[in-house]
Amino acid sequence: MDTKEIVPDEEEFILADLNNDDLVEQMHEDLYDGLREEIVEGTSILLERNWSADRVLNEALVEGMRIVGVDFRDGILFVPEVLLAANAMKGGMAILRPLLAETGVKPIGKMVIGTVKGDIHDIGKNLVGMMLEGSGFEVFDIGINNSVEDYFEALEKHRPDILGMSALLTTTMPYMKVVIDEMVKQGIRDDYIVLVGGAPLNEEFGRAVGADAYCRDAAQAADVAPEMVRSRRRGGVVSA
Ligand code: B1M
Repeated sequence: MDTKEIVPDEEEFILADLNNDDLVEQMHEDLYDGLREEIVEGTSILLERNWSADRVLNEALVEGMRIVGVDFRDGILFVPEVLLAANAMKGGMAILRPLLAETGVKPIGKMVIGTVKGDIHDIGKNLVGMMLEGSGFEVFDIGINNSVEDYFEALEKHRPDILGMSALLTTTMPYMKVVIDEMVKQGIRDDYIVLVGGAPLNEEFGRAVGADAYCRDAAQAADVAPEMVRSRRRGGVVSA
């Protein structure tokens, strides 16, 4: 019988054998390569080593995605590869979700959150939703590519304390103003706290579109949201 030696294409790692620094670095590479199973495994290993969900999220996943973003911007990675990376990240986030959420104690309020029309980025929005759940909010995630009508329908249906809008593109972020202007026109703007976020936004933009607050990341949203709801219920001025 003809026997051939099977030579693996690449050196194979046993993730559990790596120390923390090497494992995190390997996870950045695995995220880059869109290897969902490895990301799921790496996430579990770090948690078993008593890393907090928050630390795994930020140091292993979000940092890995930042590297992906740089090469996407520079034309080294393309949409299919970034989709694979996003899919791998979601595998890790699925494990972290309940852990991030269980830090919350009692329900504080309700939030409707969605990405604006023309924009299909949802990883950051999903994180904000998770962290808000962790802060004790009931979160209604209406997904991506939301028109004014979609937001209004959700507001009508869920009667939340907060409307959250996310945008990752400079071309879609102005749509937040379209939604807020329509809320003003319909006389419902003051019925809700409006939070906005997304990588291309900043505080000035948040003010310019008439939002109550801009949040730079999910952790800040989880801090700001409960405080704003409490303040509003006390009859105070809503501000971040
Ligand atoms: Co897109 N993409 N993408 N993309 N993508 C960016 C955003 C980009 C910066 C990449 C780059 O050029 N460096 C660039 C935008 C440039 C610009 O507008 N100036 C870009 C582009 C150009 C595009 C396309 C146009 C590419 C093309 O087709 N030629 C296209 C647009 C599609 C569309 O939306 N119509 C596109 C497509 C895609 C994929 C589908 C391949 C994929 C999305 C997959 C998915 O989301 N399911 C994708 C990805 C993954 C990215 C990058 C690489 C990563 C985004 C991400 O998930 N970051 C991104 C580059 C980058 O940002 N580094 C890029 C991780 C996430 C945790 O961070 O989303 O910022 P982020 O969320 C943070 C905060 O911003 C904040 O909290 C989050 C967590 O802390 N936050 C909020 C977000 N929403 C919030 C709401 C809040 C509060 C805080 O309150 C309500």
